[in-house]
Amino acid sequence: KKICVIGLGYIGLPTSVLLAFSGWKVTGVDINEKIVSYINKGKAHINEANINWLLQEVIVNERLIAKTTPREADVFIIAVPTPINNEFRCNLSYVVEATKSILPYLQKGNTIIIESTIPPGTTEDIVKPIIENESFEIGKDIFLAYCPERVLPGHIIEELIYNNRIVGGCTEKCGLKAKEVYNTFVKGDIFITDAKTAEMTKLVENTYRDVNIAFSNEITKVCNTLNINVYDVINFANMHPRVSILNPGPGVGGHCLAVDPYFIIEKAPNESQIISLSREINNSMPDYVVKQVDNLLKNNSNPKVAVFGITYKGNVNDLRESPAIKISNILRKKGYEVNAYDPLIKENEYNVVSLNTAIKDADILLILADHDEFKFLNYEKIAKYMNSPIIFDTKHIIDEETLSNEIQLINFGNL
Ligand code: SAJ
Repeated sequence: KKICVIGLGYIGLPTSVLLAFSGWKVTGVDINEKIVSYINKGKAHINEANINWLLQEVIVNERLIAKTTPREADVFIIAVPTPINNEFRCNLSYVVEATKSILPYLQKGNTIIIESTIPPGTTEDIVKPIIENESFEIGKDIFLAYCPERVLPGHIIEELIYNNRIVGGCTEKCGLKAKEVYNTFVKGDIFITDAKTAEMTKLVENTYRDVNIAFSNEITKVCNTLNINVYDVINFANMHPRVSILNPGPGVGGHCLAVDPYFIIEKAPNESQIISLSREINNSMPDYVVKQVDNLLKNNSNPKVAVFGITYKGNVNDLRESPAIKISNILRKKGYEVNAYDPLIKENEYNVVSLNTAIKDADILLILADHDEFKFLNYEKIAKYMNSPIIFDTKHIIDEETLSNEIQLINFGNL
């Protein structure tokens, strides 16, 4: 059976590889010619565990080939980006272009599955008419479904296999046809619903998490006003059998939590109160961190800041919507010298420097991403290279007990 996957990014490429491994003849399509030729050499342009050797395997045995245009197939999966525009609305142009790009190859009996994260109603209101316009009847000639992914960056391959999946069909038969596709490689349970419910489910999963993080950020601000250590409060509150509060942080980054809630707000702006306020609270955290830095360094004439971690979260080399980059830019605009080190970002990219260069004569060290490497550094030694031994650990990865009182260790619990 042949399948054509449109969009070879974080989702499309691992999905293509797994489909190829489970017996499909896969044509992967991407408009970026560099990515296409890279993939055909068995090289992945995304940084995911295991992806490279898996990709080499399926390229060598010709189960997968990458192209810049689609080919005829039994099934088409659309996994292209759905970025947010400057009015905080979903830019659907890539999804529309991808759908139009497969029309010349569509045949009766084909299944089309959208995996990109899209506002509720998009499959029915935007994608379906494009296909019906070619006088195909959905549910009879062509089977159209929406199937969101929920894989955790850094663990994509294993989660694509073991996570449960929701499949949203435009008709009952569309759902069944899409489920057949995922049954060939998904070991988790597959639940069928309608397209709109599936679209909303995806957004609600991430929005739930964004709201929960906003709650922990808000109680952090409250606790700091009342001189209470928020980490103790969260730790004890989570001992309640039905409470699980997430951790405060320097902001919420990534192309998921920082974006998906806006797709709900776009469709129901008057009803999405907590959702939009949570976005505001999470977006306020970079300024909240900068305010603490201002307070800590107010007596320094030309203060130097060392930053550890510029990615949007630990152990993932993705910079999209990274709060660490927002914080570094705000500090630079305010006249601070900022030198950032990140083990997952090559030196000189995004003016990242070596660890030693970053800490040299720094007046403060800001930890803004929780890379595993940062948990095992010798901060006593690091402090000796700094101008003043102040560490602001916004990710709470350093245990206060392990440091001598030479170092002023700041975190959200003791501001
Ligand atoms: N963060 C906090 N405090 C926390 C947890 C996270 O501030 O307690 C921050 C992180 O530092 C990061 C951001 O939130 O900047 C998002 O990180 P994340 O670990 O919450 O998740 P993502 O964006 O890497 O992946 C999420 C996952 N969704 C859920 O956990 C509900 C993943 O399953 C989704 O597939 C992914 O979004 C996606 O692609 O939609």
